[in-house]
Amino acid sequence: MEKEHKYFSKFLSYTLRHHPEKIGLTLDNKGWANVSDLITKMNTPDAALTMEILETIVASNDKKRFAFNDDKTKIRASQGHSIPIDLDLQPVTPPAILYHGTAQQNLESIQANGLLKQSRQHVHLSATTETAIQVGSRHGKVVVLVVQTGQMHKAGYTFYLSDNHVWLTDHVPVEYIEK
Ligand code: HQG
Repeated sequence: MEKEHKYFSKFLSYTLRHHPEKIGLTLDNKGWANVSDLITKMNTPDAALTMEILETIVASNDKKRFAFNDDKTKIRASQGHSIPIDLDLQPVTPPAILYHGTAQQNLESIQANGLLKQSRQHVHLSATTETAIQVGSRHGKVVVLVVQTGQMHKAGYTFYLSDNHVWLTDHVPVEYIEK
């Protein structure tokens, strides 16, 4: 069961954030997919997705990556998209400091250009060093950067908090970054 959940959780991230078209799924402009359509299209002879599995993934996913609408007829990823969708995010005042976990090999470029959103819709920032370490470790030898988000906010930069509590912004200029 665990294995099946992990498989579908990854498949959902890929589909709902990056490539819905790969299984012939369409998302609306807010990133919502129709649940019954998704279940039909994700089903393969080897792995059967059911509403029950989907409900378990939404409820137990470690980062709460996915959310249903009120009547559970639609599902979407709460953040991390590379496709342009409108998550209806409202600007929120950030704490004085947030963290960004990255890999050693990115430092030179970050020192030259600041933090860029790359293929995603936002730069992702973490509230704790623990989370930043997890995020950065995915890319190589981890480095945790300290971002002066309070100062950025005072200077007029906008921050958002996704439904699953990931801090998002458009760009972090290098003068607000400390190693
Ligand atoms: C780096 C996961 C060179 C940046 C996580 C990162 C997060 C630069 C990589 C979410 C750069 C992009 C996002 C620059 C930024 N030069 N490298 N100027 N600016 N970078 O995966 O933040 O588990 O798109 O440091 O938990 O690692 O999928 O972003 O290393 O919340 O739910 O470019 O993805 O969420 O990598 O991770 P990513 P990220 P899930």
